[in-house]
Amino acid sequence: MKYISDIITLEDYLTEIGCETSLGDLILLLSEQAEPIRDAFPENQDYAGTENASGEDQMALDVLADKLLTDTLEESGLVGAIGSEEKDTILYLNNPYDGFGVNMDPLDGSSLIDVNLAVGTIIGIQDKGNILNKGEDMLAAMYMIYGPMTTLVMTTGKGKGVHEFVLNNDGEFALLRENLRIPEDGKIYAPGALKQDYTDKHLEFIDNLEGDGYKLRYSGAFVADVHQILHKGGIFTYPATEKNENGKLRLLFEANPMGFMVTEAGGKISDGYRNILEIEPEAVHQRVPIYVGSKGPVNKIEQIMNR
Ligand code: AFP
Repeated sequence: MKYISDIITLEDYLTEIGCETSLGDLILLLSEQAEPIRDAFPENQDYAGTENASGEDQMALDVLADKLLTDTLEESGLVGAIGSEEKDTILYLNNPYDGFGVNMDPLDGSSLIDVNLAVGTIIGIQDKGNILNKGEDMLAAMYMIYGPMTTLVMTTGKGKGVHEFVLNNDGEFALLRENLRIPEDGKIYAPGALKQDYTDKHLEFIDNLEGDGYKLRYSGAFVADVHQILHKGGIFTYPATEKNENGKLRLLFEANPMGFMVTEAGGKISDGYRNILEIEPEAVHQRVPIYVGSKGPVNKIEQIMNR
């Protein structure tokens, strides 16, 4: 991994790596929403009094981030359709047919807003207004984390690498690290779901990790937990349980974009049996069991599940 001291902005970097112009414009536009979202935290600490399509209580900030991003994408003329964790259905826009399809979790980890832990925005970009496409078909994926620093991690596609930027005091995203590679020797594990609901095989897997000296690091924000694992190595899981055979996390808004970036950084994402990025989505709010991180532990759960 390389630490960068000279300032290279996100805009410069996109040009330097030869990112296609409209895709670069879209990524820049989305990156510009980090500051207004971040600035809205102090005044938006409460519940919105509404529920999202999955029946979860929405925080005011969930609604605000969804509206801000939607309005921006709608005005941009670059996007043909939007899928969002906060919208019941796909929003089709009157933009050119070949506008991008954007899947997003506007504010992932919203139960942590009132305790000031890191939360973020997750985005997956498809071509031709596609929303219900396989994760592996994505053109680009990115996330922004609102933590002690505001950072942005993105890839512009297979073979293009995963790069991290930090919002500096001039209000610009500057390159922090390029070509992130997920370590294979890291031992962090972030296990979602209640232990009492684990299946026998998942319990065996977790026991194995603990026996191998894996250290527990779970915050309640998928984006922040996976970000840590991307840097330090290990595995995040939100498994199928006795109560929820599809787990909790969403295929389009959480699993696919984060899995695409982790895979591009040399890691892997699986539902325990197969590569999540190869799943043909059937519904916009489809859930999926998740194992994502370094290849070693993801291969291990597949071995256990396929036994
Ligand atoms: P929200 O965006 O609705 O807060 O979702 C949080 C989340 O989907 C994911 O970010 C966390 O990993 C997971 O849920 C936490 O779930 P538990 O509260 O069951 O641990």
